[in-house]
Amino acid sequence: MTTGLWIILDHLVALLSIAAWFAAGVALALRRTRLATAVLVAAVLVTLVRVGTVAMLAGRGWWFVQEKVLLGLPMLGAAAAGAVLVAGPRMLAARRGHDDGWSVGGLVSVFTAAYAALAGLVVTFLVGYPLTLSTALIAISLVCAAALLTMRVVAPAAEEAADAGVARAPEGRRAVSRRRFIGWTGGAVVVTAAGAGTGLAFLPTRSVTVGGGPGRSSRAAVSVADLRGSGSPAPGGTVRRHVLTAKKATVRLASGRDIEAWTYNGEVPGPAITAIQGDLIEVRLRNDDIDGGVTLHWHGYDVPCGEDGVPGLTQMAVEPGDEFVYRFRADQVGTYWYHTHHASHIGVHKGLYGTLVVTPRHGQRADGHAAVEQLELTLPVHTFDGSVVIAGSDGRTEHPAPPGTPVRLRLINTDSDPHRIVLAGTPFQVAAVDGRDLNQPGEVSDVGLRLPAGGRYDLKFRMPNTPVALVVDDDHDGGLRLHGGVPGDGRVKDTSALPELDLLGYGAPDAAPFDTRDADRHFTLVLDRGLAMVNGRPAYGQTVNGRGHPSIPDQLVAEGDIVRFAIVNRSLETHPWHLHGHPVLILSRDETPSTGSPLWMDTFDVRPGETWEVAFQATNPGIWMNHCHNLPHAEQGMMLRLRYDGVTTPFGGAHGESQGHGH
Ligand SMILES: [Cu+2]
Repeated sequence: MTTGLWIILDHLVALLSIAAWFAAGVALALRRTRLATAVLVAAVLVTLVRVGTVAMLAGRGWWFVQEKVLLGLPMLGAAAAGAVLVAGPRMLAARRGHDDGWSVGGLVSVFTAAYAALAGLVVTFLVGYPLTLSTALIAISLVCAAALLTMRVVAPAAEEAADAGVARAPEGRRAVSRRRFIGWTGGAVVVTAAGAGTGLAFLPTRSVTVGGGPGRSSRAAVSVADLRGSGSPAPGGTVRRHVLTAKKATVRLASGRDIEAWTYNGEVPGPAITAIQGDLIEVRLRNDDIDGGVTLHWHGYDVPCGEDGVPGLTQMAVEPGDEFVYRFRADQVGTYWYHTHHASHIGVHKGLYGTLVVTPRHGQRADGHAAVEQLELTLPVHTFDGSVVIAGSDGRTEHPAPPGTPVRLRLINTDSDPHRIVLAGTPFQVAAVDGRDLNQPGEVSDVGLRLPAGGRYDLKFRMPNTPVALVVDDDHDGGLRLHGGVPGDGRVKDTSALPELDLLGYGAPDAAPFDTRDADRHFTLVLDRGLAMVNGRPAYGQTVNGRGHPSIPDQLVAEGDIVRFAIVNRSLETHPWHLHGHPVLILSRDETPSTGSPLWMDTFDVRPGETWEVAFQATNPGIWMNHCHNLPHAEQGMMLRLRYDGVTTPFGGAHGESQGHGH
């Protein structure tokens, strides 16, 4: 069973235990003693099952259970034990007919167990990892406060009963004065603890984490504004000049449907930017009418930091009427894309994206084979108004491809959710992932590929005599059809049951360029939902280590460091993780090491319950965004900065603070 399923199961058992403890309390309050006893036994059993599910989760990683082990379960365990000890004897006596089983202490203790069970789950959903003293104090205070309130409600009823029964009256009076004492002192303790917990929550926090490496040094500062691209192409290269103007436009799709888009140059996707390795790419970005501003971020392309297009961090957003010139050498071969990084959850979704493809020089492909006449299609996949649009075409696209032609499909996911890709009708290779060629990729067929948000796959095959279908999200009516001249009927056999290719075991291993065992810094990013400050406002946001942007501490690295990340997904949603400026080498997923080709990715899907270990070498100085590429998640807080020691920014330094405003 996957960790994600264990997380869901644990939530369900937790809900069940809350229900059982409340039911036991209600039955007891109604003096349904037999029912109350049965439900109490059930509540104890469910609580024990909960210990089991938490133990199973603990085996998957401490991050998944910390608040449960340190707070939720001890709190519930203590309250449950109290309930059994206080309420149990009277209820057993009642079964033997000596008593009605009802007592103030019994009722309050059973409800307290119910409050403790509820508080545990609330802490899991609102706070998660890491548990803080502040959270623990507040949670325990609330449970105690609820217990005291319950006593206040229940006790008068008991006093009336005591007054009515003359024989037991003196005992009842003593009990009443004891309860008053508990009420006043308990109340004082609870208020103090809750106050302390709340105060602790507002303590200032560190602004950087160092991952076990040295802290900030006193080295001379360099500004990201000075970390700009080369002014000239490599020998033999040319300058590729483009002007991209961001503007609103009505764009007609292949089916004739019009969409109201935000575009570069009135096109969706924007103009395709291509280059040969060593060329200089120079793009003048202008903004006609996109209020709030736009930028160009070169997704997966390791440009100098000043060209990275992050507003408020590497530049200011380009407002209507303004412009910004990006310039960088196309040294990196492969399939990439560009998009706005300002309010990107809106801008990219509406169409502010395009493709960037760099091919090798000297007629040599990166895999060493001489280039032959081949069919290359660059296929950004984007969703507009619920329908998948591939390279600007919705519905099904037919494309001729003479049998025998080498074909390379460059797939790019420009959405915020993953797409399932199936290539039906031919064996093929996944030649490259995120622009980087794989080592000895084997031929596969009848498999599904999961393309993460922001990710790219290059699929390679030789065109057979029969049609080939590219199927996206198992939609057998849409997608792309390649045919040898005569379009077929376009029908494809059902692809939905095909197994998913695991890239961690695909291709042949090769030496890593650096020793990942001896990393200089280790960072752990635990992804979840929770209550956090996001862009200065409290929100139920998408969090990293319990915090939201821009309150997540920066990760500090020094040039040359080998850096390891563990990315842990505690939530029930997929998070496509994206570090700017550096590809990361995938080391393992859920402790299963990567055994295939070295797998370099810039966007990898961390699914619910998964833990990914990745590494990279800090060779590109700057301040870089490190974020979830589900862009609404990033907007809801799931982004932070990776900061090189000695690099500063004059642009405000808090990308995204203006993102939530204005639209
Ligand atoms: Cu996410």
